[in-house]
Amino acid sequence: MSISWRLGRASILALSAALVVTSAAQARELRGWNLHVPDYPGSIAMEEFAATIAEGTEGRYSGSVFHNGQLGDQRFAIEQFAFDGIDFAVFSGGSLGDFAPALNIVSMPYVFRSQEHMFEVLDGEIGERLSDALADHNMVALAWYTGGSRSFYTVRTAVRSVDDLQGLRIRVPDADIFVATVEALGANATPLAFGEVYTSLQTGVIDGAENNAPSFESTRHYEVAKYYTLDEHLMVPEALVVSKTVWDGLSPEDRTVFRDAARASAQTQRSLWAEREAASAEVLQEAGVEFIEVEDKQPFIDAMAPVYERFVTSEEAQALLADIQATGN
Ligand code: BDP
Repeated sequence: MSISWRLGRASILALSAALVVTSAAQARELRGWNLHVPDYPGSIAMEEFAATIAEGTEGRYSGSVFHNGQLGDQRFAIEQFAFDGIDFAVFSGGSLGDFAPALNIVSMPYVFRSQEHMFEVLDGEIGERLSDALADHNMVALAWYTGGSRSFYTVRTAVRSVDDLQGLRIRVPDADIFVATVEALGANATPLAFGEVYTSLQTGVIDGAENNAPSFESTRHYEVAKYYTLDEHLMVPEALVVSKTVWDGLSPEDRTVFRDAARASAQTQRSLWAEREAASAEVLQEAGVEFIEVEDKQPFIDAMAPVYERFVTSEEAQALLADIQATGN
């Protein structure tokens, strides 16, 4: 009697343990890659995305965001998607372009007339086309963040014209479109990981770099580089992507939760971005950075012809560019 009671109790315990294991297996914690510091606009927006999917799926999915490039540099992180090593991330269109060439077309120098033009392009049918282009790399782009405009900053000499860039060693992210853009302007493009730029500026390995004001500020590169030339050569969008493996396993309801959460997080990112741009400009000015306005951008724009010749070759790329240019007109 007592033995059977014990067995009965044991099997009940085993059964409830099995139930716990089953529900734990169903709750999936997604790993999120992020390059930036935790208080960066995109970082806050990614956290919001993670919290919203946890709430909306009642805990079936949750997300942890690893900030500061803790999970590796951007190229490595993009590659990790193929192996399900990372489940969601915010990637630069320019970095994705090395993998899916369509992404280069929205990362071309001076391709957008304004930030509004960029949002109109990405939030519409073109954004879907770009997402489809990422499928081979096991990604789905759910929403688009802004990466602001990238401009040059230098240590020793102020850049006031294209002439001033000739032969300068300028750090760029490790991706073709960045290298080609900076080389077309006559500088020596030096691809380096984001985290290596500060010391490289300090030790004179490079003469300068290029980025938007929030990144120039959050990395503290302004402690070394005191000239910021607002030529705005690149306006590169950033994609909030999730792994296609994860996406394919979602129910239609959960897909809606993910998509809505992504879009809401993009709205958050875009409004935080505007605030951070202004705050960063203030920090830079207080630190004594000289802002150099470029009155006439035409020589910079003209210098980009070889970049267009190199990247806009296929019919698909030409059609995409034409559609971007026709959007909002
Ligand atoms: C930041 C972008 C990030 C780039 C980084 C860089 O958000 O995607 O990789 O610049 O310059 O502004 O490496």
